Amino acid sequence: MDQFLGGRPPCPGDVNGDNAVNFVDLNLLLEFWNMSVPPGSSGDLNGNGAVDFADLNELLDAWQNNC
Ligand SMILES: [Ca+2]
Ligand SMILES: [Ca+2]
Repeated sequence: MDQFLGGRPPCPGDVNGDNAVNFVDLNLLLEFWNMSVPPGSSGDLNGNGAVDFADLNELLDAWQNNC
């Protein structure tokens, strides 16, 4: 809630910005798994600059959401 340095994503769990949370987003997140990325990009859903289980949990919490 307090760490969206790159701006809050429009849709929780939506990695690619198409307003749906699905396998496309999961694949993107896994592509950057365990990597350091610019905060809020490339699957870093909680904006801490790393792609890990915290981000995966956010994605799964929002699984199949449409925004
Ligand atoms: Ca998406
Ligand atoms: Ca993260």
